[in-house]
Amino acid sequence: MNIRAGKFLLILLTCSISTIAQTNNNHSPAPVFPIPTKEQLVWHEMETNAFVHFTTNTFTGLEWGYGDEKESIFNPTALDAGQWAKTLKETGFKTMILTTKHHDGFCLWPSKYTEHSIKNSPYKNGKGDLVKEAADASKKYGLKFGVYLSPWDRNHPEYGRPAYLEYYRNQIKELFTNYGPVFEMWFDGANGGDGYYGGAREARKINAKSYYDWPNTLDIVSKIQPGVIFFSDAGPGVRWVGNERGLAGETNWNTISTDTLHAGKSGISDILNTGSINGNKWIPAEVDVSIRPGWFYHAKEDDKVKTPQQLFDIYLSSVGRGSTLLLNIPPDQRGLFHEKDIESLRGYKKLLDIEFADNLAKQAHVKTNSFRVNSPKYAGANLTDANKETYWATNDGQLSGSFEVDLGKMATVKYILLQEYIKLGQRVKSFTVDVWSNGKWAEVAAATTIGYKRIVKINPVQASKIRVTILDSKACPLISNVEVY
Ligand code: FUL
Repeated sequence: MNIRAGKFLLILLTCSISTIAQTNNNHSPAPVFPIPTKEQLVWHEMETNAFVHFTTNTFTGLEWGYGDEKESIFNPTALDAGQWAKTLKETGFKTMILTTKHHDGFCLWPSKYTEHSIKNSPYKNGKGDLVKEAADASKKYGLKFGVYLSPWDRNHPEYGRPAYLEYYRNQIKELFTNYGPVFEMWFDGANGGDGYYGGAREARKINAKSYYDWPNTLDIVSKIQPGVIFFSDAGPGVRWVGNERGLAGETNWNTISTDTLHAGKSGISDILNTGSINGNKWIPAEVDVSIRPGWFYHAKEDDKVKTPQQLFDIYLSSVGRGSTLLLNIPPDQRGLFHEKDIESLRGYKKLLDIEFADNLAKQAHVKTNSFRVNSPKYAGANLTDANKETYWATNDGQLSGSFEVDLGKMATVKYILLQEYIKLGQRVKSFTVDVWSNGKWAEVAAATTIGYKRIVKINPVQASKIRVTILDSKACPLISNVEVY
């Protein structure tokens, strides 16, 4: 062997020894795939989002406009998108998603591709642009902005034919080019049926799976604004939760296999609600629900606005089950959130502040039955350090484990909040919660998945310690946070 070859071998040897050493010292748990993208992680952390449904329906009393509404009926008299954004900000929402075009086809921006828009309405004498107003107001109040662009268009003469797809894509280009950053694009599964269709007044059927050529259509968006999250029944960014009542599944996997799913397919609500444990894609559920019975404002529903307690319960059954909430607040004919809705939102925020005011586990001492390779990097202290990047973990292959949170005093306990370190995948399949009270442990809850966040509500109980037992997990559990209220 010559000197050069010997040196090369030495370098190779040193490299491989240091790689082995690194693996041994590091001991990081391997990811359980699929895992979220960085945009999905940001989306998880937003937790509460707001929907704003507004169009000709607000003035006709309909929920699904037929598409033959005259532009002249769209006439909000005191519109203030700043009032929407300010209210949302004050009541804890992180985003605003606007219906830029609902099924009636009326556009809230002066699209150059149709006459059926705000430009032919009396609003600001045809000079108004509500997408701009809503985007600007969101920016002003620090909310992310999203758009709903209904694929189904009951106004457009070409709906159901290839020319409509070009129209839809042109509108996408307008929306994603002219209004600053858009974090989420929302489109639903209501597709085809009867409508005005430029005067044809007939029923049109489409093939929901192929008509919109979604992969290429969404690619247009991603090319203009990379990282936009796409909501539809089956993703690809986030999925529908399978109902409009505010209920994520008690078992809620962020994973699902889309091979047999597509937007508009019927009979998939159950699987969308729970996800599937062995799903091959990370597509978490978003819980869309309206503060009123309808998605649009109707004066006759003024006494049916959800109460603060109902909204709080919805928070528990959405955010508290590892999903994000998308709550719709529809402006009225003035173009303002109605007083009743605002009152309810404020009451809901107050409830959140009261119920989650005092985290009894803050900096509390945590005892675990074991932790990964006995390294402090994976110890119980990580559960209460308020650092989302640290976590308690067990050894590889150890699919169960428990930890005890010492509250240091007797206190009334109502909620236990848990979070998995989902950057490395969702793992926990089942767990129980016990409380230490009257000198013994008593089980107060048994549940399944945790995911990004799980809030377990229990009957209020006096306790000085809480014990969480992970019974089963897809791989070693990684828990990053526990809070007790
Ligand atoms: C559904 C639509 O048909 C409703 O009108 C509403 O917009 C809801 C959020 O999505 O699919």
